[in-house]
Amino acid sequence: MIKLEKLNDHLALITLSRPEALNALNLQMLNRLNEIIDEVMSDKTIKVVILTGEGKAFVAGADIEEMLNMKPHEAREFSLQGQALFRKIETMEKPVIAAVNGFALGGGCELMMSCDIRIASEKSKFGQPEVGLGIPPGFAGTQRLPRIVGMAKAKELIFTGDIINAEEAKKILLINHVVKPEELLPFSIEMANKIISKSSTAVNYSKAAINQGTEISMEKASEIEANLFALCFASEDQKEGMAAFLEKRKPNFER
Ligand code: CO8
Repeated sequence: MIKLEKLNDHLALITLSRPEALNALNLQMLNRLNEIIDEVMSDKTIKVVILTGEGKAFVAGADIEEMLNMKPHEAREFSLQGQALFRKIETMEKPVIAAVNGFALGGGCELMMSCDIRIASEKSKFGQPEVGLGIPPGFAGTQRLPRIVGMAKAKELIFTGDIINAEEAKKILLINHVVKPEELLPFSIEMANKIISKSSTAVNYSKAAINQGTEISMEKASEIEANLFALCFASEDQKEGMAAFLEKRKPNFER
């Protein structure tokens, strides 16, 4: 249902694998993904995570069949559970790259938006089609989409339920890069390895500063940056990174 493998000592690949239902997220998938994320978070050797889907979809949304007869309180629980998992992905220390191989609709688009960097195959399609099912997005799409693409475009996409292609998604900065399908994993791995080659303390603190800072005032956000900046000066990586520069050699960061 969901596979976790290590592509090298520091890189984990998570593959959502329920291709017969286009990797639709049911309760079981959410629970399993939550366990896998916990595993990845506690494995200190893993520095970067790539998340992808098997088959022609990344994730075609929450499981519509499972939602059909939900009572309001069950729908609320389901929504809160998905939101909590996606928030965990968004705020976990290590960077997460979404390698979007196909449909990223509804909950799939919301999952992708909780990742730090989004790389998509030319075949991908994106959208929040929930209003056509009689519901709004429920895994925080109403919150993340406007933060990423701006209020007006987010409202257009959510109100119309329009499905857009990868080129359009890149234009509105919903995704970082568009690549040929066969290039998706190699390109994502190359970017992951580039991140892995840097100081993971510095990368992780940068992620924390960006995430926390965008939600508060510039003054408070800058203070967070200064605090994390200062913390780096208590790390070996800062000494090694700067010494390596001055000695004109490659840094050997902590692993
Ligand atoms: N849920 C359940 N099953 C799905 C889903 C889904 N989201 N998407 C596809 N499937 C199933 C199909 O039913 C089909 O099953 P079967 O073979 O048994 O008939 C199989 O996957 C293959 O799908 P299609 O035959 O439809 O494949 P196509 O290539 O013809 O179409 C599409 C691909 C366009 C992606 C189409 O499948 C589609 O429109 N899927 C639904 C997209 C959608 O509306 N997603 C949003 C769902 S709602 C949501 O995500 C809300 C999130 C917040 C929830 C909060 C909880 C309260």
